[in-house]
Amino acid sequence: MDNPGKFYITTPIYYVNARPHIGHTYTTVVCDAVARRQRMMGFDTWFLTGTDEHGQKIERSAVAAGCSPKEFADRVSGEFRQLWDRMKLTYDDFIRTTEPRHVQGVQALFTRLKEHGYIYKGSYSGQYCVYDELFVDVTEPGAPCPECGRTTETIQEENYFFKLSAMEEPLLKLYTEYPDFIRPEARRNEVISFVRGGLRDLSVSRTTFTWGIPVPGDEKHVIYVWLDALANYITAIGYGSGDPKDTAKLARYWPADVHMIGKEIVRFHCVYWPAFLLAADLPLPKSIIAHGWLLFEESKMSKSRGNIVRSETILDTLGADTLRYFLLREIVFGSDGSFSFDALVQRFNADLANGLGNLSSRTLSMITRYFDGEIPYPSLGARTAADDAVAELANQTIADFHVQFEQFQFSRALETAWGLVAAVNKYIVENEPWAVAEKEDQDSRARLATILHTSAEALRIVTALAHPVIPESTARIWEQMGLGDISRLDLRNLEWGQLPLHTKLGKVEAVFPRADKSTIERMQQMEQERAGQTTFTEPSVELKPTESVAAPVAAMQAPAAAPANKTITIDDFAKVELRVAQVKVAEKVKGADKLLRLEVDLGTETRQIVAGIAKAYDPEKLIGRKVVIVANLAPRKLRGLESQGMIVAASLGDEGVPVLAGFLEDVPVGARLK
Ligand code: ME8
Repeated sequence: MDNPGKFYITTPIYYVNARPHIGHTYTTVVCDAVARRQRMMGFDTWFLTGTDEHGQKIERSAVAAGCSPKEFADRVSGEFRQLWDRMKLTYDDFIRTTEPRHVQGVQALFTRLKEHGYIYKGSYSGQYCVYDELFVDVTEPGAPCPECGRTTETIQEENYFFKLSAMEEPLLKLYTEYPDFIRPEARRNEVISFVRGGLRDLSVSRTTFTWGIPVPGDEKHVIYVWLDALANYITAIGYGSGDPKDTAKLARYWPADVHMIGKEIVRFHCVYWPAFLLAADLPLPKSIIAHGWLLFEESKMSKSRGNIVRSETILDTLGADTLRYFLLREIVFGSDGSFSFDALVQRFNADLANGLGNLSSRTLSMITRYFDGEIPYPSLGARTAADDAVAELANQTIADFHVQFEQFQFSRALETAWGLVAAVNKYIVENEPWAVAEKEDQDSRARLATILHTSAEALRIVTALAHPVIPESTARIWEQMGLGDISRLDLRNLEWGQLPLHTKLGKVEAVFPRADKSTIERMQQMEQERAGQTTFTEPSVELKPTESVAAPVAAMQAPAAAPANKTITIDDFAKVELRVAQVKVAEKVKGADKLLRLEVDLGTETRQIVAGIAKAYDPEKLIGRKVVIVANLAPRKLRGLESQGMIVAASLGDEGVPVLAGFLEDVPVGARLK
């Protein structure tokens, strides 16, 4: 068989400001399934993932968690890696942007861009969105980021600039000459119109914080986090290393065949990344594939919205294969798709338990019962049109599945494969092998052998096709069929009629036990418990509550000095994390005339806070207002709503009328009060 060559696929490297959720799992699982299949198609495959650990956002998250950025990054990066290992994902390398090999590579790239005349020094004055780590085209200080709506921060610094403006024409030429460079089409069109709108030079260094890779020769600057991050795709395979082994690896695998990303980071990958590569005179990746978002309750699942689902909950209940199957089958790749526990369990029961699971257990247990666990020899004389139809459908399924999978139409490919599962389950019902088995004449015996052989052969084909998507369960079915180690299978040879005769089955047992309503309840409960856990264990603060804590306003009774014997130390005070936050959403809580539900932006995340200020403040008037919150208070529930912090207010008069704390000067969101 021809050697099809190499295949290099990457996921985005994930920020370590938040723990992994199923949005991250989605991209990584898709890449894992593609990588597994490519290996089975004979490609020398390299699958890269990792974590993005520098930048202002991470630095701030670390400060908020009370540890150094490195400690913080080690912890969260470790969680990503542990999850991928628990899911047995087959990544070949995991890059961390804090590793020396990456730092060295990024500095080499920066130097090369400078030598090629694409980097110059200038001064930047404008707005920056820390959440997106993006220089934005808005002029007003404090204006919202056009991408995410969060408040931007004003930056005035001497920076290094990359001549992005010089890349307009080369980029447009690239998009025209290589229509597959950006997929799907809708994303490609967005990028083209963005570039046609004009490109301005890009600031590629920062001086106001230090958590990044120093600019070689001018160490008070750190390299812009996106230039740092994007370079991972080459530094991980040896760019910038002097070692000949690494150079050979780079030559072998670069350019990447696929950069798989979510649609919100298209601009960085399809404009900045090729621009850097063109300027450095390095080959361009073959394609960038942007998928849609996983939604939960109609909005993008993200930590800042607080609507995330953790993969662990599903792994603990229905297992990794169920999650993998759901993500690839239920979500039309490229479009947004919703996640719900109900849909997950429904898919599991319909396609895995009743579909493939049923086909496998009934076929293999009948072979065990009627043929002593040995796959029977089909008899030509006992063949009917129904058997031929199954064989024909199986060959067609193989052909269609390959085409659809290669076009990243995972959902359609699985639908195709499960079309065969449904057809064979129907074939079994219609041909009633259990009834045929009751007759003992030779013709019936030959017919029974043919029916079960046909079913087993179809089962073998579906199992092989599905292996990259549901590797664990298909490996078990393969073993039960007595076929050995499925990972050695060459998918290029797969066709009807290869089932080795007289194969002795292994131990037959159910692969997908049915799930019921209690599984959904268990998952929901686990999620609630996980949501209640703070991400990082900080000392929890015991504020001696005044009556207003019940309606969580931290009252500062003014101006009563604490009695001398009740003074606290500065360390005690330092335990209370007071931060500036901005109100994004404010609304009344049904049935509670004192309470407002607020969503406040903390710079690094959004929190929901339930505050007893409804009598003093109209919700509409609060939107956009900067407030002070106790950010490290353990969350608690009020009227069924979780309050993730407490607003600080003076409490006036006997009634304790709240007056929100504020500032005369403009203060950035997230600033800590000390
Ligand atoms: O953007 N639905 O990192 P990140 C689908 N560090 N996919 C989702 C998702 C959702 N709700 N949420 C996250 C970064 N993802 C940068 C990347 S690359 C050089 C640097 C997936 O932690 C999806 O792949 O914000 C998305 O693009 C990525 O996680 C963003 O991860």
